Amino acid sequence: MRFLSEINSPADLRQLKIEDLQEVADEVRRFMLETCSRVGGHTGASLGAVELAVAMHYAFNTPNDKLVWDVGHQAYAHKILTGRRDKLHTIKKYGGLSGFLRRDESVYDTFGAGHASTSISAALGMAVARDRNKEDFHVCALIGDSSLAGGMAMEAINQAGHLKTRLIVLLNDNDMSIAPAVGALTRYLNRIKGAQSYHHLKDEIGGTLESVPGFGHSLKRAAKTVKDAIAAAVLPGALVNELGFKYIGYVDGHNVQMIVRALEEAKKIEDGPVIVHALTAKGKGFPNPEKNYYAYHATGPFDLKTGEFPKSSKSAPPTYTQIFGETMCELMENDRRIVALTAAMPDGTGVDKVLEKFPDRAFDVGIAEQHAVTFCAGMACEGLKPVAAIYSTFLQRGFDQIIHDVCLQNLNVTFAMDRAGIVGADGPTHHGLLDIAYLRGYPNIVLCAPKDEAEMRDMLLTAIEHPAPAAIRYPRGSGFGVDISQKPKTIEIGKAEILRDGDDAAILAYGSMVYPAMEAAKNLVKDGIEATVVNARFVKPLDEKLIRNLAETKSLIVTVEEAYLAGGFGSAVLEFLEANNLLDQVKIIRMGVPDRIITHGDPKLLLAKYGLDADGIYNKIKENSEIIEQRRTTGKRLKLVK
Ligand SMILES: Cc1ncc(C[n+]2csc(CCOP(=O)(O)OP(=O)(O)O)c2C)c(N)n1
Repeated sequence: MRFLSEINSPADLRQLKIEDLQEVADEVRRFMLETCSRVGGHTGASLGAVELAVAMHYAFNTPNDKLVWDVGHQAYAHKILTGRRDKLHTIKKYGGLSGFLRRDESVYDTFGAGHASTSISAALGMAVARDRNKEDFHVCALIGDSSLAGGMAMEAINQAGHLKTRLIVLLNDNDMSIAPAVGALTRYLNRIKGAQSYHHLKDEIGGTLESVPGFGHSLKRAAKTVKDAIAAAVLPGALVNELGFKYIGYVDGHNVQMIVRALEEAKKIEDGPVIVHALTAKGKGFPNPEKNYYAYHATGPFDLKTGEFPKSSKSAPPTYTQIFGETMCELMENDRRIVALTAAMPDGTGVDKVLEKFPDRAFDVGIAEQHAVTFCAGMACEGLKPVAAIYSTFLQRGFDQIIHDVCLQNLNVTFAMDRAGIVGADGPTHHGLLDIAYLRGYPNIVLCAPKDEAEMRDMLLTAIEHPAPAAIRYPRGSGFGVDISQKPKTIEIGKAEILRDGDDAAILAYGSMVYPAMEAAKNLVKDGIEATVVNARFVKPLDEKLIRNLAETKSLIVTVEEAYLAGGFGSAVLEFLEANNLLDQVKIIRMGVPDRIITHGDPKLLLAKYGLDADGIYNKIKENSEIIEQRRTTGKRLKLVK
């Protein structure tokens, strides 16, 4: 590596000649490919933004100038150039670099990221603060075409155009979300790309270029000086005229010199925000010539020469996501009113299967979770039965819509919350630990979690058939490989399932914690402790009759959930006991995730850290065996009434 080994900060990069930058980008790409081929990561997304990262750190005086990355999954080149090259191999691993951006990881990560469409708002905030503080630096938000269509980005554009704040938005337009990008904005960008090449524009807008004060002349000069022409122009489109943005584009997003020149032009615009439109290809340089965008966005390890992904030797049981997609197809076959929806995660949620089979009854709304929820509410008003499959973490975006549009009006919308719990490598921005707490506090909604994939099928049907809001949470990854050949059947809402009866303690487990609770109970037997295990199934409504009964018959109730303790399942049980004066009858211990930011890493390791596995539950009960002893001497009623 002629250049890269000497680049330990962007200041080193800025010592180089502009003609050398393409070679730097090539080296960055090779380094990234070599590392990602070993450890995986957001390979394709980051490969597509290599030249943008090099150009930004060259054109801007970072970290004094502020770069704000949207999502941050495409920022590996940024990490490589900002002193983190030697740690790239630790990305997404416990104790290693974050897969996204974190202010506490680097001074160059000016704003934490992980969820989409935040960059323009944050950048605008920084730019406004800069102006207030009478400082002088550039702020540049880098955002993908799909994230640009997210509601928040649109709201930020609206305000930026209104304020006329000096701000640069670099649009990384690759026509892709994780799946192909969708929506009218995508069509609009394609129209620019298709019809409005620089030459085209030249004819169309004639003298407009020169008429832009302080900008047009130099822009035109730049366009002339770069051979193939940075298609630098002021577009007479909505963004420019109506939203108050100037537009520079489009630019070949893999030609570093062109991007640098476009950014230099953008820096000269002082009287308002500007969009620099760069065209890139996701997965640029990935060794497999056959395009597989889904796989390129984020990959596991791969063969550096062929781009092949290793075949896994053991066949894991199907994932909850797969089971969800297949079950939806089955249910939709029998009920024409069911419709399915994803917010830019068709493959991540299993809705891709539904889109294939029922293209007219399934929707990808793009990165638009808020809209997704209210869109479902509207469909429910007219008698459809919408199922919105949205990761637990992203559904946080739609909180008020769930309350105001769905629950308040008691509409039949089902939320399928994939990736509920600790998701692992993606870390704090992506853990789905809050959904119980954020959904439990409002009337009308039913909340449930299956113990395994067979029960998930039943719960999905139950939720859809329930003529009111319902949400199902289920974890990332494989189920337990249980038999799923039975047709889905409805289960009684609010009814828990007793899996095991034991006199000493009761473990009330929710969702993913049921099987570990069973294992813990089995292990306790050899220590002479007999525990009842309850598959709680519902946190709202709770099986109050059963909980009352447990409180009256056991000395110890242990609740276990893969969620934040605050406001979670255990809290619901505790509140019930308190409200019914049962707290003096039984000791309750709540197991779950403490009030802490949970880092990224192997989910097994993280779960074990918080005692959320069979060993953790076993140990917790053993630690409290004194209480069990006391019960034996005081002789509580032992019979459990089912
Ligand atoms: C609120 C939210 N919804 C969904 C996601 C999942 N997600 C991560 S990257 C991505 C695609 C982003 O596409 P784009 O902005 O065009 O960037 P690209 O990956 O193409 O570079 C999606 C949907 C997210 N991070 N945040």
